[in-house]
Amino acid sequence: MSIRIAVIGAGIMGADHAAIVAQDLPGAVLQVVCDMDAARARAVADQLGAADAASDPQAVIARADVDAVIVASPDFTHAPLSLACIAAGKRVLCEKPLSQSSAECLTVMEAEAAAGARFVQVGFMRRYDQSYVEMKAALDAGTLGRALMMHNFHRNLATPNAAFTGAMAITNSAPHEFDVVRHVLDVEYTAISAWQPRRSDDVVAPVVMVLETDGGQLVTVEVNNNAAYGYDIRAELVGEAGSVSMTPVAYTRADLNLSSATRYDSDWRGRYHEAYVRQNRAFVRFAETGIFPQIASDCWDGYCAARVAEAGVEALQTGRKTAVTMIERPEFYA
Ligand code: ISE
Repeated sequence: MSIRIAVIGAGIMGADHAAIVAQDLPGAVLQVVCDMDAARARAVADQLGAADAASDPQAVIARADVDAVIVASPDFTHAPLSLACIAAGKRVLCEKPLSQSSAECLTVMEAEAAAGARFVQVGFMRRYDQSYVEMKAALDAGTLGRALMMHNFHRNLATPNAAFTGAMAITNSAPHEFDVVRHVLDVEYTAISAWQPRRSDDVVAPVVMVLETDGGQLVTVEVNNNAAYGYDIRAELVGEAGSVSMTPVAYTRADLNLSSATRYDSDWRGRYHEAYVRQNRAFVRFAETGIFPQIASDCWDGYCAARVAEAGVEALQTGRKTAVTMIERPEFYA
């Protein structure tokens, strides 16, 4: 029988998840699209042929005709809705971040451990992106030698609103790098430093971070939410014997007028479409079998990303290198 999925949140990411469920997930059906804005939920549900639309997420999670849930509503709802899924005994793919508060991540971890089984997959989809998959494979195969550094650039066309701050660059955008780099290198962070250059206007300036790992690596992360030219993600993994770089992902190149050009997307959905599909397929298998997907992020990873972000905000605000302290990894997440 197909896994009947409810997607909670019909905004930019929720609508994208709903389309992936409806079009790219063998073994799953789009059962319900839920949004506080009932008309928005109905429009997405009708467009994609969902069985139903709704506006109360708690009621949707409890429905007998819903087997599994994708949470893509605003960040502050992620942890409470994940807790509701655990209480209902339903597997949930929760968009990143699990919570911006590491303390709230701990409450989800405690609920999951008390339930005695894995219920929550966290949507750090970059682990499924082919560029990072190949970097990790090169490192694990030993061809790069010991890892020394990983450099990362995260550039958005523009911030979603004028109130976006440097702290938000660290808590909303950088967690992608925090998670995927610790996954590729298989390390934990020990310290973080953060700075911003000065812009000539009022919009948020880039944030530049240096992280230190317990393996002795250095990790650089530039988050520029107002890059102005397009959505551009770059990364390079440097080892003692060589390096692996992410190449620009583009399907065509136009050669015209003595120049050559590839295009940028305006946001992440095109660049990471394949990664979202792979991640969501892994989630369907998780919902079917109860076996947590091998490379997916779990609540422990959600907690680690939140802790690094908290230390990063402190580093930016104090101008000082800040230690990244974490609880010991619970046995449940070993
Ligand atoms: C957004 O929330 C995302 O998840 C995107 O992948 C990221 O590029 C963007 O900076 C975030 O705001």
